[in-house]
Amino acid sequence: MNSWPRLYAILDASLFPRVELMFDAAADLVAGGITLLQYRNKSGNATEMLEHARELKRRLGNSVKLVMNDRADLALAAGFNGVHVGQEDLSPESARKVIGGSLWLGVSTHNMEQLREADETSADYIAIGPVFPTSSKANPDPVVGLQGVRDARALTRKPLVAIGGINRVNCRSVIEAGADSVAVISDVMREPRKSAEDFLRILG
Ligand code: 3NM
Repeated sequence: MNSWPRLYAILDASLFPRVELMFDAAADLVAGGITLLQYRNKSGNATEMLEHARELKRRLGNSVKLVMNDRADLALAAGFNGVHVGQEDLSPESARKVIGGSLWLGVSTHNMEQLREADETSADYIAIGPVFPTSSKANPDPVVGLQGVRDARALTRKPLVAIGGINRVNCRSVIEAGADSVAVISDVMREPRKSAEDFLRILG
């Protein structure tokens, strides 16, 4: 990938009453121009997650880079392009041991201390958030605001992904604060194709 994608869509399995709707949303996001997509499933078991992931890979092929939330083993098993770990998952270096050198590794951070620590790891990108209040995550950390994005930018040269409460109205300000990319759940789920197109036009 020549430059880090401006828009990072997250497909959260819990938002879909039927799995077919999730696959449709993923295809719509790709039709809308998404090139980086994370599969997130906080309540699924490994079997279900692997099934979903393989199906996403089968349907979307190489049209999009696929990242698995939390589970390095399943990222590898599904042929995904990377894994994203949180502060309570495998440590970045343990996840790296599982995935090897060629898959991407992303790390979630929620304050500057965690960000500094993540910067020292082999992570390929670092996420900072929540930037704004969000209802898509259980027990979110305190919001870091745009100032948190600016501070994070000053602390790392790795690609910086901002997350949490980002929508089509505020996304430009997040990029202007120094993020390379915005990661979004809610505001790309209502009308996936149209919202992806809107975001990409705004972030152009
Ligand atoms: N992680 P929405 S905030 C999955 O702070 C996630 O690391 C966050 O969803 C963090 O775009 C968040 O709907 C939820 O606000 C993002």
